[in-house]
Amino acid sequence: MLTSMTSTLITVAPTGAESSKADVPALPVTLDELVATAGDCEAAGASVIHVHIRDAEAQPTLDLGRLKDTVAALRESTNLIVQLSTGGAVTDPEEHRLRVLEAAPDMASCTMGTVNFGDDVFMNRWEFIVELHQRMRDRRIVPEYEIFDVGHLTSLERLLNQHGLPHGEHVHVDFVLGVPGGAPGDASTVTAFAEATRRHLPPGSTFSATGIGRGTLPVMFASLAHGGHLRVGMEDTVSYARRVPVDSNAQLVARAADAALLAQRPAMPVADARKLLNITG
Ligand code: KMH
Ligand code: ZN
Repeated sequence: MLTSMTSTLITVAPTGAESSKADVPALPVTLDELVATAGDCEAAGASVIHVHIRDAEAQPTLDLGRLKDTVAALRESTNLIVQLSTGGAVTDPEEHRLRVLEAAPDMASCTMGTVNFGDDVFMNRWEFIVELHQRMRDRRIVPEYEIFDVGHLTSLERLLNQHGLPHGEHVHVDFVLGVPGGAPGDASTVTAFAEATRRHLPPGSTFSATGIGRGTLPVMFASLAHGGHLRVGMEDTVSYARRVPVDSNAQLVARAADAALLAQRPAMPVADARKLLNITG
């Protein structure tokens, strides 16, 4: 039985491109560390892994060989749905971000607009978004549309109207809240974005939400209250509580799974997540 209406899809974003290993020693940056984290997070209740990788110096990279090895290793050792980031780091050129798709993940992220990103700019031109959307459909990769601000939802409405539904025909978005320069990481923003999702996206569209830093818990609770899903992980949160560093990604997944259970929407099994997102491969 598909339990998607009553259960909670938990995505783990274990690494990101912004934190350094020197500042955050628990950050998984090698393939072995990533694979170990992925297994622990699957056991704790995650069904999707949103992946950024690092090079031999632990710097963010979009190296295609490493991405292919990462997809293969995660498939070999877990049953998780593998979602590669096409956002990369703010410095990554568009052609490298598009090339990520050649690693043939189950899913890939697609950010729906440009946003100030701390002191930087996370650039996502309209033509680039359209190209990413079309190449994902050609390669039968299911997108997760990343929403940093409310206009990104109306841009997605325009994208779907002009260029059609994604591969799998299910629309799933992720609200990334609390980036300095984007929408705030608080409960009222989740409420507004959930409402905008219902008004602007096709019926049956689903959303997850993540709050950066201290927005983590308010966003988690608000998303559960609105029937949304969850993303957690050290890409977004490196403090478990005030002055308490996160031990591991699995610690964050376990807390999300506990919250989901308390909300009477327990963590979604991977098989149900595949059905919800229409991942057939
Ligand atoms: N690292 C950010 C610049 C994504 O993964 O698609 C972009 C990001 C979004 O994390
Ligand atoms: Zn990311």
